Amino acid sequence: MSNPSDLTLVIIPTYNELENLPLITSRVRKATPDVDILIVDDNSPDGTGEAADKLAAEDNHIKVLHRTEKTGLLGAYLAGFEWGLQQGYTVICEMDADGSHAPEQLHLLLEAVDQGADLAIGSRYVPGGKVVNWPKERFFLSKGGNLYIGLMLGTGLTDMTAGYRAFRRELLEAIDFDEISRKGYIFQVDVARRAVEQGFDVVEVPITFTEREIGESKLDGSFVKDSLLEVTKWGVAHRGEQARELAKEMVGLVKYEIDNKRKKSQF
Ligand SMILES: Nc1nc2c(ncn2[C@@H]2O[C@H](COP(=O)(O)OP(=O)(O)OP(=O)(O)O)[C@@H](O)[C@H]2O)c(=O)[nH]1
Ligand SMILES: [Mg+2]
Repeated sequence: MSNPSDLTLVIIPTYNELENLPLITSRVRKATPDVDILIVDDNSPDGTGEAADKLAAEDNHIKVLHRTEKTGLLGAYLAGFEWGLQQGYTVICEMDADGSHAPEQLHLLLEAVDQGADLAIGSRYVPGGKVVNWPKERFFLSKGGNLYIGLMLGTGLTDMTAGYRAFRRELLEAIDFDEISRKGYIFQVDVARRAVEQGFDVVEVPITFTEREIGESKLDGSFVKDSLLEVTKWGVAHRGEQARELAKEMVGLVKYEIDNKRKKSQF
């Protein structure tokens, strides 16, 4: 019997991931030998794009898309989704290049999709989910931010900012990506909330998220504030007065956290 995951593409966006790229691709190839990989490189100055071409020349499960400009992660994913849908993949996944998303756990996401999920999110905050090597402040900011997002939007999801995901193609075809927020990484939240609102089956699968060991983060601190403002706007539209009250309390609290800790960015 065939499963949707029989034709799976994993998109790995890269910007200056020269050292990480061969590590992540070899882990994916080993853990899930039937899955294809699409590297989407935004003209990385460190030569990641050329390294990707070499990997692709040696292995026909690896493909590369070169973009001339760094226009953010959503832009890279949109190019990857479009390519993957055109090629006929039935499941398309998102995975960071820096090792935070373990390829050895990809099968958990794919199994969830094969069991009927339209979107499987690799979640740090469902029971069984874990974060390794994060400073305490960052953990609490991320966990607190996600708690806030979940309460505001009423989705019942615990990790809507997570970037380890497997989509059934029908979901990607149904989302209006022109409408998705382009502020930082908030697009992940926006896609998940629209999937829930449009009646798709979104499930969370516990994963272990490990902080990057090599290379640099591409995020900046304004992300947290922008994201929370955006989520508050959606929450107020969605839940009215109840959300307005919650927003007042939480924004004060989160602002205090950000001003005091002012560190990192990805929730
Ligand atoms: N193609 C492309 N890839 C990007 C861009 N920004 C980030 N990436 C990649 O997206 C993934 C996630 O970015 P990271 O910098 O690791 O962001 P993060 O995981 O939130 O931050 P850290 O915890 O510090 O690693 C990595 O594979 C990056 O190389 C971009 O503008 N274009
Ligand atoms: Mg990372």
